Amino acid sequence: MGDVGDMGDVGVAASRADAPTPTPPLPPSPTPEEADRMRAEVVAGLQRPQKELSPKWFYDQRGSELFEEITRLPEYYPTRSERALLTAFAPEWIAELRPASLVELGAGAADKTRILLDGIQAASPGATYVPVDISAEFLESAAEGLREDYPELEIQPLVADMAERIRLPESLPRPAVFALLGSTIGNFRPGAAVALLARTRAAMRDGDRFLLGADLDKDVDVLEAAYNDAAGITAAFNLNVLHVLNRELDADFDVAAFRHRAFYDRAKQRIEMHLVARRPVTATIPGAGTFAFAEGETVRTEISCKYDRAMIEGMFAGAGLLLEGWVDGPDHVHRFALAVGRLS
Ligand code: AVJ
Repeated sequence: MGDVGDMGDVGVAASRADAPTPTPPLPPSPTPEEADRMRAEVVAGLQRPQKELSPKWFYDQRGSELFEEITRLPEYYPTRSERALLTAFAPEWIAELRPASLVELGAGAADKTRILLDGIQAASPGATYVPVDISAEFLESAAEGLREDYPELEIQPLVADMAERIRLPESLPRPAVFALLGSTIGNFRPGAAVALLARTRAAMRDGDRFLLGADLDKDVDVLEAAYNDAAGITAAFNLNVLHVLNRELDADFDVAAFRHRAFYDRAKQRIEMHLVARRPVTATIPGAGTFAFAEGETVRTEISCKYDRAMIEGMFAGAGLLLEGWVDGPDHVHRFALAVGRLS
């Protein structure tokens, strides 16, 4: 399990345009079924030789807030780099394309999205914005703010795990832009990333576009600093996943018995984040069992893959997408990319 990449029905199409799905009210999070699923996924990950937890469990209200803080850290360049690229290139692109809807996978606080939404509200008043995120409460509070700031847009938040199939609104206005920003794709191993792109592609029609924000391979010191900030926010974000397990699964992880570790694996071209047991420690998940950690043993909580243009082009091709546009920057040290795909 671990990184999101190993989860989900990889072969299932994302498009459910045929399903009669009026926008459902946001469910309380989590439902008992969701808790059961979470427990099963968590247990499967903790039973592996390299214990793993999915990074999707980071994002409760507190985790989402910590991530927001990460995006403002001096060391965490990806958000700033992506925002600079979006600011430079999105307005003209949007004005030309005049999308009637924007579906954003992993929308989070939808902060950078405002650059897109500004353009869309101007070019196509009445357009629909569908922010898709796994955190219901965070999504709903973000949607409130967006409705105030974008009265001309139809805001239809959707709670979903993008590692699985997503039920889109039945009548999504076209042309649509499907966006996956912030290098969220980096949480998926290459094969699972292609599967995610392919599911998204299955929901696309002629004239639609896919907009990907992806972090690029770069100097190891720059990469590692971004995941080992001096203020310790990334460490708190990483450790927060244990609080999430304690609350959602009634587990008893001793959070103080673990510390944060992040490093770049040059061969695999990915950052790995782990929680390291400071001493021998056990944790019990009711209904699932007790898990023992030896001193120094780790649980991997996240991978964050770093790309180059050929990799992105190859992943697009594997998903039936043609790389139509590419920009990277804003400077060599902090290089990030925006890639545009269309049906091939
Ligand atoms: C949201 C997955 C893109 O991989 O950089 C930030 C998450 N983890 N710091 C990333 C994250 C630690 C982030 N993504």
